Amino acid sequence: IKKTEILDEQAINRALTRIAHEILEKNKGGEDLVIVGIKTRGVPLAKRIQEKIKRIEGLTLPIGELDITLYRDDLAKAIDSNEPEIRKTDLPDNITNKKVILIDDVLYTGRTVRAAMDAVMDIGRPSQIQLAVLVDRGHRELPIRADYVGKNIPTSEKEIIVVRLNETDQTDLVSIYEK
Ligand code: 3GP
Ligand code: 5GP
Ligand code: MG
Repeated sequence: IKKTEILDEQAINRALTRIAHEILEKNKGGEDLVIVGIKTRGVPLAKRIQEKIKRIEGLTLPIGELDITLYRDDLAKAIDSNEPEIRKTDLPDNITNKKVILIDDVLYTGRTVRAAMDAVMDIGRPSQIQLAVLVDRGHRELPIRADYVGKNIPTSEKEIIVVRLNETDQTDLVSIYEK
C-alpha cells in the first residue's frame, strides 16, 4: 500500500547535486577518490554522482560496482535472519591509498555496507572509506553511519522505502509503502 511520495525527480536530482558538492568539499577536491555503487540502484546513483563531479570539477572519477544480495528473496524476513552475501565485485584496479566512496540507495541495518567494506578491503587498503546514500531509513544494527545523506526518512519496521530510478524503473521517485 502506497503512503507518501517523498522525493520526486527534481528533489532526487538536487539531493545528488548537493552530495556531489559535499564530497568535493569534504575531500578538498576529487584527488584520489574512487566511487563504488552497491548492486542494483546504487550503481546508477554512483554514475550520476560521477557525472556531477565531472561537471563541477572537470574530473572523471574511477567507478566500480559491488553486487551484494541476501541469500533469501523473502525481503520481509531476510534482514532479520540472513547476512548479505557478496555476489560480484567489479572494483577499480588499485584502491590502495585511495578514498573509496560507497554509494547505495537505502541505508537500513548497515549489514550491506559492512559486507561492502569487507569486499573493498579484500582487494586493497584504501586510505578511507566513506558512505553516501540517497535515503537513511534508520534501524541500524551496526555502528555504521553515512557521510552523505540525500534524505533522512524515519520509518517503522513495517514500512519500506521504494526507490525508482530512470535507469532501472523508467521513473525517478522515492516513496514510502506499508508492507
Ligand atoms: P536495489 O537492488 O536497487 O537496492 O533487494 C532487492 C531490492 O528490493 C532492492 O533494490 C531494494 O530497493 C528493495 N527492497 C525494498 N525493501 C527492502 C529490504 O527491506 N531489504 C532489501 N535488501 N531490499 C529491499
Ligand atoms: P541494510 O543492509 O542496511 O539493512 O539494507 C541496505 C540494503 O537493503 C540497500 O542496498 C537497500 O537497497 C536495501 N534496503 C533495505 N531497506 C530498504 C527499503 O526500505 N527500501 C529499499 N528500496 N531498499 C531497502
Ligand atoms: Mg540497494
